[in-house]
Amino acid sequence: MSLKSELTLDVIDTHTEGEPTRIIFWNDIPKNLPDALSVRNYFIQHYDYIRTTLLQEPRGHKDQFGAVLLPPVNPGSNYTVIYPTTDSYLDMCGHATIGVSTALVALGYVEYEGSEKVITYDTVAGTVKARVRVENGEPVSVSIVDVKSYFVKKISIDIEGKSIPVNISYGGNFYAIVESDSLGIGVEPANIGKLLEYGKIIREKSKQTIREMYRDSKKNLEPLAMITDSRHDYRAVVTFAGNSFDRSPCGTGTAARAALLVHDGKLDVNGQYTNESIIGSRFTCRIISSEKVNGNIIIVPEITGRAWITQLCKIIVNPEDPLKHGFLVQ
Ligand code: PYC
Repeated sequence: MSLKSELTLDVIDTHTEGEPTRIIFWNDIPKNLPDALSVRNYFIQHYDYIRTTLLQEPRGHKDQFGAVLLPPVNPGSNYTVIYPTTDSYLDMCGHATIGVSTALVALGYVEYEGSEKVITYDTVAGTVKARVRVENGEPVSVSIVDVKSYFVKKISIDIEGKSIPVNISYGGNFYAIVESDSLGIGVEPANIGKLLEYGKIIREKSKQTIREMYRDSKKNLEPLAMITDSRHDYRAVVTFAGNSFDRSPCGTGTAARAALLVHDGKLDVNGQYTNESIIGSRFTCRIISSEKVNGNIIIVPEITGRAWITQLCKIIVNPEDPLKHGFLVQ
């Protein structure tokens, strides 16, 4: 058999409570880059085609998500991890970190003894620790300690001629959070087309506020949209990238929602809640510490969920394939 390939990538695919993560290792990066943001910038400058090759069609799809594991930048960390989407990169991702941690333990990339392994990641949003619980040699759940999370601002935006209240909150990424009642729609799989449409408008109309407030910040200031369903206790759907939605309850979204609930007095600073996805899968969120800064409560949330490896595969890139680096229809 002859197989033409100018690039071969070993891929680990996982899903975390329904949401996919396509994982690769990438070591071809200069040593001594000062932080995860410089690592990501270098990767984007030299290898962004790897993102599109991995995640877009024909190898992926509009909702495919990724994680690239690179050498750590901080002493004591195991990896730097960056989070590509079909159209850009997120600063932090909860579901992908749960998927990556499950894969690293299950496939023996990190050693562990006993029933727990802690893995430390440098992310653009900050250092994140993942605690993998192991039973009979198998990873069974992962708890990640997310970055400091906080409520930002209440605004309102116009959707279809109605004034819709939006809560901006941060949990490793910025979120624009809207109650589904105000849109007159439930967070149900049958409504996904309309939810994606609303999500796009919410993201578009909220981003100016975040840009103005964080003008000098190096954070990714593009918000993800979270539509919460008041008819179910804590159900929500997150939409992001071009036209993607999260099948999991969304780790950083669960953190941002916790910060909002605390701000609104609906969750205790020592409390916990369970966030549910549009497909009914769940993450639990426990607040492990909090502080008050200029009257605003900042929390450190721990998010727990489960992930599974779905395939180990080799991606090849034929130099004669006109669509070798991917494309997207959405
Ligand atoms: O789990 O943080 C998350 C996430 C963000 C976008 C998709 N998943």
